[in-house]
Amino acid sequence: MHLPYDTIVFDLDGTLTDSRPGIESGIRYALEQLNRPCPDPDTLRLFLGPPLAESFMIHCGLSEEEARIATEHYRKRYVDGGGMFENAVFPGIRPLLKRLKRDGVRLCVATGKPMNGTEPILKQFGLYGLFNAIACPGLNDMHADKAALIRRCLADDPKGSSARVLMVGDIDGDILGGQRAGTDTCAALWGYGTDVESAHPTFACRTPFDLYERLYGEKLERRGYFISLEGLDGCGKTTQQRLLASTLQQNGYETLLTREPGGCPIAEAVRGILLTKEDTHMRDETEALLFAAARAQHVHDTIAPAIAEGKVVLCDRFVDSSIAYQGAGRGLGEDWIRQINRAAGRLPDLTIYVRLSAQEAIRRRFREDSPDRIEQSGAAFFERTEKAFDRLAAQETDRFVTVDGNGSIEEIAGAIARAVLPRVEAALAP
Ligand code: T5A
Repeated sequence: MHLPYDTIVFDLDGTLTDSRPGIESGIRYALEQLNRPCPDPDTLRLFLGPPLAESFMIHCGLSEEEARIATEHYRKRYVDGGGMFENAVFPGIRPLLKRLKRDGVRLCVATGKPMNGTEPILKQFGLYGLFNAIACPGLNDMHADKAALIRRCLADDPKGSSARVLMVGDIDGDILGGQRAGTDTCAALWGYGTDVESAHPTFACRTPFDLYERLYGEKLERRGYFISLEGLDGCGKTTQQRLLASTLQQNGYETLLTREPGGCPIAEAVRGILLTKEDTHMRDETEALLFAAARAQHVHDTIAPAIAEGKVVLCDRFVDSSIAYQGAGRGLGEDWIRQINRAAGRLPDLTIYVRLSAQEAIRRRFREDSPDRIEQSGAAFFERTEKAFDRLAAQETDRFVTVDGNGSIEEIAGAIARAVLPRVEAALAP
């Protein structure tokens, strides 16, 4: 594979990661400590990218000494107060870096953020090990010079001055720094800079996916991933679905949250029939067929298109619920349920089973709301359903991950993230 560059230097904030929420709350905190008013949101946006102390002086009228104190307050909030972790990898960055690394490109970071803010972020997102060099200013260096940081990245380059180097950054300072260090430059238009193109970069890209295409001459193949969450009513699936989505988004994956029965207009209408609180004397077979019909539509209208767009789909219940509730709970048998669900056309890549006993699940679920038609089915029904979920998880160990639903919400979320992130990363690596 012939690539146009041997070395690529990336800026961090606004280029690799979207750290805006954590940075803005740190600035607000610093100004509060000095009893200074916080600028309006448009002005606050101008702080993203340039050296912080300079921004405090230009946009808030602080003296050099006040700007130094404000920067200290900011760092206390940002580093010790956890603000640095309020950020996310931009979609497309992870596969781009992985592919470049695999193809032997030397990867570097040149950022105005000190090392004690840079290293933990790269480690948090599992990106640290991909970089050959990381250049940051010292803690007391208020005017980080981008060209000097880029030159530091290149000092140990085995190809020396013959290396073909690209600097990628989202603000004009990154582009001007690259020009002064003698590199080609790419304006990362997905970041915070508003007038980055006026610095005359070598080229500009709207998204990391465009940068991939520019470097490789072909589009990145977008593959999605399909995760279902299963368990008894009230086991905590829906809570965990939201938390998992946020973890995946922070790690740079685009997600789609959906549910069954439902997830598209036709299937949501079927949901109304299935979960009515009225006693409708519905036959068990009718119930199973309605779930299967809604599922076939849901896969066609919502799940399959999102996977084709490269999204990670998180579905609250899927076919395993039909096997457990209708196959075992209602006694219709697993084989027939699998047969009528062939129309859905696929199984999840991964199923998270949040395991809770039937007794505890019913207690949790019913303390909040009046039971729907299926929840009115009685304890023996739920015990059969519980055993069926346990059996499925024990049979299909490649697809199922079981987590104990008795832990705290945070403990369960941690266990799910540890199980899911490496699987998604391996499945979606370019
Ligand atoms: N069904 C569905 C079938 O019979 N066949 C099928 O094929 C399909 C697809 C769907 C019903 O349809 C049946 C199964 C169901 O009976 P639904 O209204 O969509 O019904 O509801 P459920 O899927 O059952 O989900 P729930 O929303 O009722 O519960 P969840 O998602 O398991 O739990 P969650 O996250 O909403 O939490 C429930 C409560 O517990 C607390 C939460 O704060 C909340 O109050 N909680 C915890 N409490 C303590 N510790 C924890 N770790 C907690 N986690 C959450």
